[in-house]
Formats: sequence, C-alpha cells, structure tokens
Amino acid sequence: SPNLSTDTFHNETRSFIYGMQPRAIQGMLDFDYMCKRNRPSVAAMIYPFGGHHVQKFYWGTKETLLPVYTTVEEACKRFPDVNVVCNFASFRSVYESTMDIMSHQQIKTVAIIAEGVPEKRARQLLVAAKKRGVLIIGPATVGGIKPGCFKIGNTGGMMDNIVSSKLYRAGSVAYVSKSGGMSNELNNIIARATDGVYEGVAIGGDRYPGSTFIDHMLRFQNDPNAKILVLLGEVGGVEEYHISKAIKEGKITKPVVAWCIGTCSKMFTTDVQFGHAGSFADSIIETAEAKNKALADSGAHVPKTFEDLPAVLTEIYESSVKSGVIVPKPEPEQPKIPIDYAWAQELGLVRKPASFISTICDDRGQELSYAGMAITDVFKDDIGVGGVLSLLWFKRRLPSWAAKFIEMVLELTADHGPAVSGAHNTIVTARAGKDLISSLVAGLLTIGERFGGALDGAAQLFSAAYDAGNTPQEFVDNMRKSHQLILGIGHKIKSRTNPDLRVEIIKNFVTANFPSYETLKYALEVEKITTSKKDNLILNVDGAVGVAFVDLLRSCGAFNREEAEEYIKIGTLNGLFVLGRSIGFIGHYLDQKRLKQGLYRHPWDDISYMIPESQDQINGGDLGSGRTFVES
Ligand code: Q5B
Repeated sequence: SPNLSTDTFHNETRSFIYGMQPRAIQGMLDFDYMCKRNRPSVAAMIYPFGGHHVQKFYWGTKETLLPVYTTVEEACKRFPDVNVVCNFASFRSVYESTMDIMSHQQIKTVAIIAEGVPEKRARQLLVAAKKRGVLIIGPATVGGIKPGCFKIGNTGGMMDNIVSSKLYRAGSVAYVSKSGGMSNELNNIIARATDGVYEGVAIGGDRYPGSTFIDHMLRFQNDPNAKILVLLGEVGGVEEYHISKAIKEGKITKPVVAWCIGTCSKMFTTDVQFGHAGSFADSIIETAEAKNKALADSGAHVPKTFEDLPAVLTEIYESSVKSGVIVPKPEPEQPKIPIDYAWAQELGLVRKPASFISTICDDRGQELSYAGMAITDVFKDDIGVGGVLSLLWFKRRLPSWAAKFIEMVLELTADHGPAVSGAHNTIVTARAGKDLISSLVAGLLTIGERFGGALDGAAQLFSAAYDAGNTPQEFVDNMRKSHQLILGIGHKIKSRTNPDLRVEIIKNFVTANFPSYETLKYALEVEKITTSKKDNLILNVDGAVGVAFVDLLRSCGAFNREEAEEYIKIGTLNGLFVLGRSIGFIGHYLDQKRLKQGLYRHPWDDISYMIPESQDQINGGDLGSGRTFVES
C-alpha cells in the first residue's frame, strides 16, 4: 500500500522541487514563513540542465540561497531528511523522472503536477509507487496544502488568498477533491463555514490518479486532528463509492460532508465530457447524482446543491464544537507577508523615485520607439540616419534640410586618411593585435581640441563673439591678446591655396538651404583676417561644421534660443565628428586585419633621442637647456 501515514506533511517536512520553478518555490517559502516554520520546506531544486548552482529567494524580507542539483541522487545524498518531491517535469519526461525519484528510499511522497501524462504511464507509475510504498499525488494536480505545515507548489494561489482562507494555521476540516481550482473554492468555503482547513489534497482529474479519494480519506480518518472530512467528487469514475462503502463498513467514522459536482450533466441531451480527463460518465452509476445518493445513503452529509455545502458544514462544525469534539483554538494574529515590489507596484501600493530618467527611447512596449516615434514609422517615413539622430539627440524631428545636413556632416567627417592622429592610433592598435572595439576606442581617444574635437569650442567662440557685437577683427585681436588659438581655424595641410573641399561643400549646402547663416558668414570674415596672416589659418572642417550647426539650431524653428544654446554648451557637436569618424576608424581597423599587418614598431631614425650623458648633468639641473644632451 502507498505511504498513507497520517504524518505525510508536518511543519518540519522538507522537499525537493524537480524542475526550474522559482515562482512556485517562492510561494512555498512565503507560505512557510507565514506559518512560522523554522526552515524553508524546500531544501533544494533538481534541474538536469545548467550545472550546479544556487538560486536566490526571499525568506520573509531577507534573502536565502537554495542549491540546484542536476541529479536526484546528489540532492538525496546532500539532504537525507527530505522525503517529499514536487515534480514539475512535463508530461514527456515525468515518467522517467518520477521513476528515478522513487528509486531513492528516502522519498515517500511525490506530487506530479504535469497534465496530459499518458494513461499507460500513469498506471505504471501507480504500480511502481504502490510497490515502493510511495504516496503519489497527481498527475494533473496543483497538489495540496496542510495549513501551518506544508504547501505543495502553487496550491492555494496568491498569498492574499492564503491569508483570507486562513491557511497559515490549522483548522479541523480535511478535504480531498480532484480539482485544484475547486480546492481553492473549498479553502475559502471551509475557512468561512468552520474553523478552517486542517489538510486539503487535490488528487488530480485524470482517470488514473496516483492516490485516490479513499487513500486520503483513510489518512484523515486515522489522523486525530482531522475532525470533519469533506469529499468533493465529480461525475465520472466510481471512486466515491469506496467512501460510501468505508462509511458503511465503519472504516470511516468521522462526519463526512460530501458532494459530487456535475449534477447538471442530466440537462444535456448528449454525453458531456467535463474539464477533467476522468469526468465523463460511462454508465448511470458514474453520474454525480447516483454517487451523491450513494454517499447520502451511507450516512455522509450530502447537501441538496453545492450552494448548500457551506450551511451543512457550519451545522456539523457547530455540533462538533457543542459535543466537545472540536475545541476552537484562539485565533493567532494574521501574519503579514511582504509583497514583492513588482506586484505592489502593479497594485499601486508603492512608489519610489527612479534611479534613472530617460527621455529619448522606450523599449518596454510592444514596439521600440525613438522619442515617441514607433520604429515602424521610422521606416515608413524613411527618415534616414539624420532623422534618427534628430530624434535621439534632439528629441524631435528636424526639417528635412537639417536632417540632410546632419547626414552630410557624417559623410564628410567619415575619414581623412590614415595619417591623421586618430586613424594612426587605430591602425597601430589593430596591428598590436587588439580587437575592433579597442582599436576604435584608441582612435576615438585622440579626438580633442586640436584634432576633430574643436566643433563645440568653435561654435561657442564664434557665436559668443558675434552675439557680443565684436567685429571679426576685434574677435581675432581679443583671442590673440588672451593667447588663445581660435578653435575651428587652421589646418595641418589645408590652406587658402590648397582649400579643404569638404568645407566648400558645407558652405554651398548652408548657403543654399539654411534660412539664415549669420554665424557662418561671421566665421568666413574671421577666416579672411587669419589667412591674411598665415595661409593655413583657414576655417577648417571642425570650424565650418561648428558654426553652421549654430545657424541650424538657431534658424530651423525646432528650438528656442535657450535650447539652442544649451545644445552647444553640453558638447553635442563634437559628437558629430566622433560618430562620423568612427566609420573611418572601423574601416582602418578592418583594412589592417584584412592586410594581416604585423606589429608596428616606430623606426629609431624617426625619433630624436636626447639622453643626458651622466647623472651629474641631471643633478646639475641643466635639463632644460639642451646643451648637455647628446643629440642623435
Ligand atoms: N595658429 C589645427 O596647427 C592646428 C591657430 C593659430 C590662431 C589658430 C591648429 C589649431 C585650432 C584647433 C582646431 C581642428 C593644430 C583642426 C581636424 C580634422 C582633420 C585633421 C586633418 C580631419 C594646426 C602655427 C602658427 C602659430 C600659431 C598660429 C595656428 N592655429 N592662430 N588660431 N587656430 N587650430 N582643430 O599647422 O606666430 O607662428 O607662433 O590648433 O581647429 O582636426 O585632416 O589633419 O579631418 O581629420 O601645426 O581635418 O591650427 O600650426 O600650431 O604650429 O601654429 O599659426 O599660433 O603662430 P599647425 P601651429 P606663430 S581640423
């Protein structure tokens, strides 16, 4: 016979959970905590995939770790006190895993949650379990609950439901049903009609459950703390007759309140298969009505309808109290169980200041959006890279000429040969064997005021001087007096006689498309003065883009003056060069890899070595003069 001990579940019962079921485990641990158990009822998880590891759970408000083993054997070895397994394996693998679980002597109870277990397999499991003296609850069940002691998996539903059905402390009524959903209903009815549930088991709705009504009713009969027994049967099968027989034979002497659901089936003109695989009446004796009658005839308390069940329960409970069979216990304080933050937030019970604010992009909904524009619309409207940049950098769509200008800047700044500082660094890094990101970053880190990073500075200097009403000459003089280079002016190789055609392209576009371009005009006047001094002091590509962008921000109509100034102040414009030149740096990286270039070492003859001849020369403090150095 299976393990029909009256002590199947107690407040020291420990279990393994087979399968990765963190929600169910958290529910069990919350229940344990609520019941004031000393230790969690779950000792470990068994999950054949992913190797040994630990998983974090809450134990009240604190956190605890549960180990995950890959085999039942390891788990059993580590926790010899565990005798219950909740098996969440699917119908495909539940047979093998349950057989494995049952091969370990210490396991006395297995709850099988899977639905759709083939009947042949279910019967084989049943036979094997009987042979080994293992109690199987299920298949196709949520399991069961023993208030104050143990809860199988998801039984009892959410914690607020468990609290409202007082499942955190033992009552006097033990029930057995087939359905998990109806068990919840019973938990609620029993809590209201009596002093509550002592133990409840849902055996599952399949035709061949691992344990049957009579198994559990006899367990409850033998348990002195179960005072009233409840049977919730249903149409189909003949298991309920075992109860009526046991009552008649005096094997069950405690009051039994019984009801078989499915009495409405007579209203249908054809045979009806109810929700469970086993809830189908093959003959008249399998109908709910016939079984209710047999139960009533045997002496069970059978209400007229299911709706009358609570009243019948109350009547039996009150008479049990009167006769002293049940002595009501003082009601303990209702436990408080911390709710998960995410759930509390969903219920609108908590709020917290966010650590981050983001206003440009949202990936939470069904569709990604850039500044409120759905990604499908980005493509429907064909807004291009310029449009996407407008949304993500400026949070608005800019006029198409402005978006086009942005794209033009990215194209113009994409590369300027392998000799410029950044490309050189990318190449050297790639040749040192580094990866794409390292090589790209090595190049990007050279961008600064002298190389490619003068856009913001140029925008600030020229616009400030223009706004202050300085003439171009005054501006140049002021900069010279304060010993500052004019950012955006000057180039290593380009000059008035060797003009930078990129700058020409920018000028042509701006003059043709921008509503106004006062800053650019001003910068070109400055250029006339600087180039008159030195041929290479042209308005360079950084300067041209910088001042043109001031005009864009000020004239496109999408920004007020304050916003336009802010974008210049916060360093937006160098971003254009960084973004554009990344294209070129990546190109150089790929080029070097493609060419399989080896480690670069700079030739000695290209380095001027100026080494002191002796320590005395260093100590003599003559380092700056160059006189005392050997020049090579
Ligand atoms: N002088 C760019 O210098 C460079 C002056 C100036 C007044 C100035 C220099 C500079 C400002 C920063 C700037 C962006 C370092 C450049 C870029 C992207 C690139 C790069 C590429 C690409 C060049 C000689 C004489 C001295 C100086 C005077 C020089 N600049 N006076 N304002 N701005 N500019 N950077 O040729 O009397 O002889 O003592 O710092 O805008 O990075 O292609 O390579 O796409 O990758 O080495 O285009 O102009 O000249 O420093 O020897 O100076 O001119 O005071 O006068 P150079 P220096 P003096 S675009």
